Amino acid sequence: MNDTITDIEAMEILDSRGYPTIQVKVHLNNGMQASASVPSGASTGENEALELRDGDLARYGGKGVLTAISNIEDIIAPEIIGMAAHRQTEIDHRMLELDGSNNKKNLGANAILGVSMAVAKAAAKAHHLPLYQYLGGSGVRRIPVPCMNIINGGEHADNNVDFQEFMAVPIGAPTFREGLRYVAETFHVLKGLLNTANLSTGIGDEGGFAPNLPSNEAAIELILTAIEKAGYKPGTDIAIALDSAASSFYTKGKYDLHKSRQGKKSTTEMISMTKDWVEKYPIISWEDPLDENDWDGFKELTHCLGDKIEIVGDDIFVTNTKYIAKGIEQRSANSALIKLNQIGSVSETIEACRMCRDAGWRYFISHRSGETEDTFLADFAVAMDGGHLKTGSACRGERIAKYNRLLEIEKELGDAALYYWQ
Ligand code: 2PG
Ligand code: MG
Repeated sequence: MNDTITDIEAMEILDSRGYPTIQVKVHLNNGMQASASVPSGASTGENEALELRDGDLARYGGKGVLTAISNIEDIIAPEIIGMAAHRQTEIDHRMLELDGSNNKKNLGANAILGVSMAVAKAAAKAHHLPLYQYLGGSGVRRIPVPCMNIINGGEHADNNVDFQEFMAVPIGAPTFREGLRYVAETFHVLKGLLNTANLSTGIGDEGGFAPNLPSNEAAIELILTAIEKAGYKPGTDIAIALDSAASSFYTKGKYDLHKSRQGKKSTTEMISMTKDWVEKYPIISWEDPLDENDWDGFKELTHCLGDKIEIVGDDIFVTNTKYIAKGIEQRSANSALIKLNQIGSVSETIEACRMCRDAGWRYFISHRSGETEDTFLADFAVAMDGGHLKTGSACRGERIAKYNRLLEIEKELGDAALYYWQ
């Protein structure tokens, strides 16, 4: 295979929040080249791989990534140049060795991931395969159900809603294309409802609306109304998924619902609220309902609700097989959120998916709140065959780019494409 890496370039670009991130371009000896760019989160888990920022306050308030870029050009490139691009695992492991730490703090997870993704894209090109087939094999054909985040709160919005994400999930659609239409229409109807109620239609980081609401629960009520008004049946056509991102409001042993002024709650109170809502509303998936260190709480919640809904660990597992293995052993959840930059290489992310699959867990491929127009994630979600992904709302180009790429993949697969929730 003619896919020897001959050069690696890196540059500082901007993400969807206007903060610097890294774009990497890999060149091959057959004249092909491919580039990839790295996303960045806001509500990050404390055990995530380290995103290296310059800390030079004279540039982008310290968020520049020039150090990570020189790590790519001066340290990684000389080692990787000459390797075959299809040796993904070897290349990723070589970078891990070069870094030498357990959280990629020396070279930066952003530096390593940028190279890792660009290498995968270049290899796919060299093999004349679409990225989803290169990574997932020629048999992959399941297009993920789009969990569309249409109301934003928490650290992704300046409103008074504590929970970070309220997603509409088109479980009853026959195809991805139709599913996307169901939830995009719901998004538009929701805008109308907000307008009529004199509520803000301004959006948050992932493109969902970010109005001030009387309570967190009001966000669900609004979405249910929008689903019905759009002509769909809640729970049958479109269900609800949530990401509380509870670590972001957990302080001093309590869940402080400070944005909505609903007081401080204990783990037990949060669990009973969760049970209550699952009874009342067509919720099928709930991410980070508790703090990332509340392993006992997660276990109890999974014991109560694990056979009814998907309980997804994001900050608690950080796409790291070490924590996912612990979660599987302790039955702390039944699904893991999967984010490439939480662990920092393509091979390790694939490993995390594999671990979930082998344990009979679900795994939920996810974007970050800071994204770029790169569509790697769409192909990756199809390749991993997990059946669902979240990549934001029906607006903001960096989110739409992924949806449009999935439409393209579905079209390419034609009759072979599959679409189902479970
Ligand atoms: C999350 C993500 C993505 P962030 O918590 O699941 O929606 O947010 O990228 O800010 O960590
Ligand atoms: Mg999350």
